[in-house]
Amino acid sequence: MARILSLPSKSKKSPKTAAKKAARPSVTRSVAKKPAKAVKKAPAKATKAVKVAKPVKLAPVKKPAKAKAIASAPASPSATSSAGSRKDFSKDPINSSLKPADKIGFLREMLRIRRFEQQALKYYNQGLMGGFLHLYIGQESVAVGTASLMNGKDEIITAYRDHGHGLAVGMEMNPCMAELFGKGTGCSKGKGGSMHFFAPDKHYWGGHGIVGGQAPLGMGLAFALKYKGIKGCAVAFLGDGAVNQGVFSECLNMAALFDLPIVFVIENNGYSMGTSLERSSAIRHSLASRAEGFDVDWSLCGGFDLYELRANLGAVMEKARSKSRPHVLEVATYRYYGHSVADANAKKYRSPEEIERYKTEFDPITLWEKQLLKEKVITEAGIEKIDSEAKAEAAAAAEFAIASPWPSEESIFEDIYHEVDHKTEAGQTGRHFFSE
Ligand SMILES: Cc1ncc(C[n+]2csc(CCOP(=O)(O)OP(=O)(O)O)c2C)c(N)n1
Ligand SMILES: [Mg+2]
Repeated sequence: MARILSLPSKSKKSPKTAAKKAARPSVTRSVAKKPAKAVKKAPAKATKAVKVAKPVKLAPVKKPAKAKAIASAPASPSATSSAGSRKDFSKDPINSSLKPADKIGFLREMLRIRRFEQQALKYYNQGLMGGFLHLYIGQESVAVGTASLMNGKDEIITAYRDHGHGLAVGMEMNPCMAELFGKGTGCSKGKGGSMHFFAPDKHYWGGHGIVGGQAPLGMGLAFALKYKGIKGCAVAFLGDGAVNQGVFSECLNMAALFDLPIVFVIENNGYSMGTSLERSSAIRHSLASRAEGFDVDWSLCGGFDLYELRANLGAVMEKARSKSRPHVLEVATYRYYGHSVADANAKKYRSPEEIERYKTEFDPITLWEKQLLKEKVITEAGIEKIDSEAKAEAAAAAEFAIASPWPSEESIFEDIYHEVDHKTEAGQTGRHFFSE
């Protein structure tokens, strides 16, 4: 007989609601009326059914680890605007040890990502690129913060919104831009496009178009690390929409059973294509809390402040490495552009005011610039210089891409099976993992 589980009552939800509120700025969202009604109806039915269902006896759940994680979930910039008492994550040991050059380096990386994508957008709009273009603008701090925490043994993987992660781990602009133009000099030889940046030599495993598909691949990375006794962790990024793919639940179950050193980072930008979080998730106070159903630890943090992101992610990555256990970290973030450039309704399923508010109050680059100015790590002129360099680099990358040749026709049959094309030992023996 099917078991019917009820949603937690409002009172039980309160600690998580508080944590969730702390992580995401309270910007009013415009939700279309019809779907909102549909959402309302469903839980009502479920509640009714629970009343007649035989109560299911569950073993008492031990919660201290998770409760601790929630309690330590930090405030985000939202708290600054309302109460002016945002927790200062600069004092966290993971941040206090940073040198001025490191902090300036983070600014440079975020600006490089933004200028790269703005340049790409310009040429996409001119019809010079095929396929999709999913921009990461607004979310740069998450990729840059993560790359800054990687220890040379960690592996990362993400979905199709992948430019930021690629540049952050050290991919050069030229091959990345050329990939967008479909040129043979591209990082995937012009055959992958925007969704398929890839640089295993930089511990970056792409760039995947199937929503949620990167989660089990990330588990493979984690399994390989454990199997080989490498003290690293895998970080698999996924969106607020991707958590609704069944495979994510399967991953949580397996990661817990196998004690895998993996951190699932949910980049919660509030929307999956044109669908707001309010309309896509039955449980809205936190997406990460789904991990509880699989005995996996979870926590929340704001992703707008680089210090906050580093403090939270750094801690759970270290835990994954040392304890070989999975963790789900939900990061509040926001994308300014549409789902892809082709998303003409980007300002219809959310209000222009909402977008403006995130841009003016929670932009990760502006926040970081303010922070560095406050710390006197950099001057306005210094910021200007770095920004000009990033713009020039992006413009030069576009020139490089435009001047690059198209892939040859025969190359369409190459790189289908890397190990076969390259006659590697892995290709001969069937060992395909970390073989080169
Ligand atoms: C299996 C699968 N289903 C549907 C799609 C179409 N699709 C592409 S992106 C997307 C939304 C995903 O949103 P989210 O996970 O929040 O990531 P974001 O775009 O916000 O980064 C959907 C439904 C797909 N690519 N793959
Ligand atoms: Mg999303």
